[in-house]
Amino acid sequence: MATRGNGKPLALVALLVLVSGIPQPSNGADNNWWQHAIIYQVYPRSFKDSNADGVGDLNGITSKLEHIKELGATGLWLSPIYASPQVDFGYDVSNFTDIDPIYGDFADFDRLVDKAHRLGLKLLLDLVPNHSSDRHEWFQKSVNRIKPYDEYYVWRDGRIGPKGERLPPSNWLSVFGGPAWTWSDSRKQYYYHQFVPAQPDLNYRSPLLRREMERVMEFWLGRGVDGFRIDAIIHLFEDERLRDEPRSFRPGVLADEYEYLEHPYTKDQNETYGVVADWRALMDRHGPGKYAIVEGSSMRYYDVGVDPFNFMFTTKLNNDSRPADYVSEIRGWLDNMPRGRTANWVTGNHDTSRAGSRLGYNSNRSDQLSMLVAVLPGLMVIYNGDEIGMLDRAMSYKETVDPAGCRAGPQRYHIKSRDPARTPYQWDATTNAGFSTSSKTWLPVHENYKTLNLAAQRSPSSPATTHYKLFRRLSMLRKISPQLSSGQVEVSASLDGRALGVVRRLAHRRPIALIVNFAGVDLHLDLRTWMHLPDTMSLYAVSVKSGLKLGAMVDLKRNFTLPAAATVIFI
Ligand SMILES: *[C@@H]1O[C@H](CO)[C@@H](O)[C@H](O)[C@H]1NC(C)=O
Ligand SMILES: *[C@@H]1O[C@H](CO)[C@@H](O)[C@H](O)[C@H]1NC(C)=O
Ligand SMILES: *[C@@H]1O[C@H](CO)[C@@H](O)[C@H](O)[C@H]1NC(C)=O
Ligand SMILES: *[C@@H]1O[C@H](CO)[C@@H](O)[C@H](O)[C@H]1NC(C)=O
Ligand SMILES: CC(=O)N[C@H]1CO[C@H](CO)[C@@H](O)[C@@H]1O
Ligand SMILES: [Ca+2]
Ligand SMILES: [Ca+2]
Repeated sequence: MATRGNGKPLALVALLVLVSGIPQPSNGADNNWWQHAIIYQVYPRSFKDSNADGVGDLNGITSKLEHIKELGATGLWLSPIYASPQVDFGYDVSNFTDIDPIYGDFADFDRLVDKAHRLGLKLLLDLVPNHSSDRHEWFQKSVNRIKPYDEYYVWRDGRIGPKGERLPPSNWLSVFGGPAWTWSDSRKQYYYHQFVPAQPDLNYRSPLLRREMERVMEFWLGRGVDGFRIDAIIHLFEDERLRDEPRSFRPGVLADEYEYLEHPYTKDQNETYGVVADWRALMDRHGPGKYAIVEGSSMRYYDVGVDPFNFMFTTKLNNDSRPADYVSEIRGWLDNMPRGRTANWVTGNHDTSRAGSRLGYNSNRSDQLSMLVAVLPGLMVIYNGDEIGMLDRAMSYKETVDPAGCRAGPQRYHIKSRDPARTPYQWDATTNAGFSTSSKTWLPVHENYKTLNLAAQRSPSSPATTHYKLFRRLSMLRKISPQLSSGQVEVSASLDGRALGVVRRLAHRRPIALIVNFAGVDLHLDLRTWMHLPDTMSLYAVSVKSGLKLGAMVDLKRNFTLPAAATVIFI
């Protein structure tokens, strides 16, 4: 019995070493490159500062592409680098075909694209089609009713209140709080903004505006990008009749908070899908291998040729969720998506608390999501810093710069602010964690950088399992295991409901199995009965604080003890 289990994992370890030395297929060789990919989100302001002004930039990113490559990522997605007054840190674009000088210039951009492609990395840009900055020339002209720009934004007359006072056209609320309509004294009309007033919504009922945005996409495809991550797509259209939205009656929500209302008239309107289908056709005209993933979760996006972002791990599941909740969410996605299309799993981003902080247990669960997602089929999307287990950094109100936090005020900013997950990347133990040599960085560096940094975790003298070394093992396993790309997926909870299990099985292959302990105590699990595993398996990956020994052979005829909050992968 034991010999059956013993030989193969060793052979696999040997293979791992071998495969890591083989160069990647060159760019463009694989037109469906995203199907089993790892996409690494770079938040440019916080990745690497090359010119000591305290803000990350393109040359900084270019200098660190090897890191992304070595991690085993297939490509990267850059949060916005376009010209912007930076009110929403780049998500307020004042010229969609220009680069903000704070990040660099076109020569820098071209060098980044070129080096990424030479390394075999794909590059996706963040397209922000729903709104522009109020300083965009289109908006300036629209305010002054200059044709054809007059119709580029969503302008409406107000309503007249009972005492003859002027009221906004509808009760719609901004995502960042407060009314979604702002009065323009120059134009004598209200304009609509789903986000802050400095981010007026573009009017997709204007064919001319639609054409402008297509030109933007053509511009960047022409400069060599491999596709787009498309921002805030669910907000593209609003109900033409401006119907008021109903109350949500959610407890503890203030009347000016977005969550105060349901959003049947300002989200996922039907016309969105037609526009997205046009964008798909445009990308296809630029040749094969162009990918788009949109910030919306409806399965209908698959039907128009793009992938909807799967935010279940950042929005639907939290530290109170049980294994059974994970099972139903994961199954729900896999069973509802169209056959033959690619699932995707987002473990974090610049809008949500970091995985290591969000999941609780004092960061003992930092690795849980990347380990889980690594064994699921499809595309893995990770946020820069999560591969080294970076944690949220609490900010004072004075330190807060995120408009979502500032608008919430000193009492509630900590609920809304997205700053804690946006601090500079922790490269090493030198000044500012090696991010910048400036005396001041745009957001403070987390104080834990002296011990929590990439250099320490890569070092041959560091323990065999650090977050970074673990992540590399995960990406390697994904590359070499046919079970993970094409095997069948079994997701289940243990009998006592306290552990989550995923098994990937393929004929003539040993299964790959992941187990997550959701409890704060050790669990003693009969894995053969629960997951139908072989008698002996090897611990291929263990979460950093588990205390378990990597590579150990485990006799599963006996109960396996999984330490509190630990995650393991058996092969
Ligand atoms: C936007 O930037 C481009 C540079 O790519 C420039 O040619 C164009 O004039 C700018 N447009 C506006 C409206 O400023
Ligand atoms: C939107 O489209 C769906 C599917 O085509 C349809 O069932 C629904 O009635 C449409 N809704 C509206 C408001 O047009
Ligand atoms: C779970 O998250 C909530 C809200 O962030 C936090 O208050 C709580 O302490 C967390 N629980 C654990 C076990 O860390
Ligand atoms: C986290 O793990 C360590 C062992 O590495 C353990 O001592 C500690 O009690 C754990 N903390 C929690 C909150 O589970
Ligand atoms: C996850 C994500 O990209 N969120 C962005 C959605 O769009 C708004 C407005 O553009 C940004 O503020 C978020 O950061
Ligand atoms: Ca800089
Ligand atoms: Ca809109």
